[in-house]
Amino acid sequence: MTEETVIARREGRLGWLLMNRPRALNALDQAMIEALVAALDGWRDDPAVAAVVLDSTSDRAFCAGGDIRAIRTAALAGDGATIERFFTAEYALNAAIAEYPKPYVALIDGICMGGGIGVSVHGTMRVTTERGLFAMPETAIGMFPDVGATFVLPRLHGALGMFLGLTGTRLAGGDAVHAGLATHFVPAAALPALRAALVEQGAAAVSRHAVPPPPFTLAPHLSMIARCFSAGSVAEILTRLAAEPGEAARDTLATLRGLSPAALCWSHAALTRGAGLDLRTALTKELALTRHVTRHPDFAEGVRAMVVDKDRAPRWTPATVEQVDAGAIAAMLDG
Ligand code: QUE
Repeated sequence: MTEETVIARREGRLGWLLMNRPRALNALDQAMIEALVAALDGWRDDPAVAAVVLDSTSDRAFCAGGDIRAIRTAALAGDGATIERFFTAEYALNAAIAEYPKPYVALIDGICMGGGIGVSVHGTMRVTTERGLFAMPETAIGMFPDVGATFVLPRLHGALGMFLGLTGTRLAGGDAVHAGLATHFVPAAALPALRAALVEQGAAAVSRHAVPPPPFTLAPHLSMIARCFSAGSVAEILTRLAAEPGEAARDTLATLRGLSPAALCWSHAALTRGAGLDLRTALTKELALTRHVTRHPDFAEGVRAMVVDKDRAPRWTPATVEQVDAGAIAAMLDG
């Protein structure tokens, strides 16, 4: 007897999707991705379904990412077909959400990282509570901000997206609204009422329950972020951060120094390129980049350190940004 990791049900005129793999914080595996695609396909042309809601059964997480542990296992086994199948399906889901012809409402009341951003940010409404916790943390595992983040992040104001995508900084729900990752702020205490109102009134219920988010906690740092993260290379970002006064720049520099140097470089290149791409093209280029990145030693090592062994002590190859081969990065981006 296997549990249903995606529960798809009709509630009034809504299609309601529940991610239900709570022990893995709803990290998306192949079966969940396929179930989400199938439900969206089934409701796309169904006139009885006015809108779709994506929700979670977990009290802690909306969706913590992708099943990156399985991808690492496949990478170490040289099983490129499993990796290709996973990212192809995940990015097709991201595109299907972006192109969905009906309101698509994500209810984010907990961890929303990596793949969780991918199943929310492309939707028409991303509702967060104060318990929402948003990040694109892939540079910590030798990956890059994917699931269409190479399209989304460069469009945030003032190099904020480059900052978020390189550092993996976590944003609470209110900050995610200010950044543009979420669209509406609803206090967690009002979420049960919103769920009921969605069934009664459809997607129009969202704006009736939304309140202004708390002030943007990054506001004091936005000018520093814009100055430093608009630089044309990771090395130049580090140089600019080192020249900045203040604790925020110092902390940011220390964070970057702990992340995969190679991943910082290919992520910077992918985010820079994504500024000029449409979402579909960005996803296609992300898929091509996964073929290189999952073969790089920093991917298996990063997932080992952060997800498998959880010692949080990865040994990166190479160990510093200065040692990263710019030609090799450029070749990865070229296909
Ligand atoms: C960076 C990441 C991820 C991460 C940890 C990082 C990521 C991801 C997971 C994850 C979380 C819960 C699970 C799981 C994987 O952790 O992308 O299998 O159950 O999916 O530091 O990018």
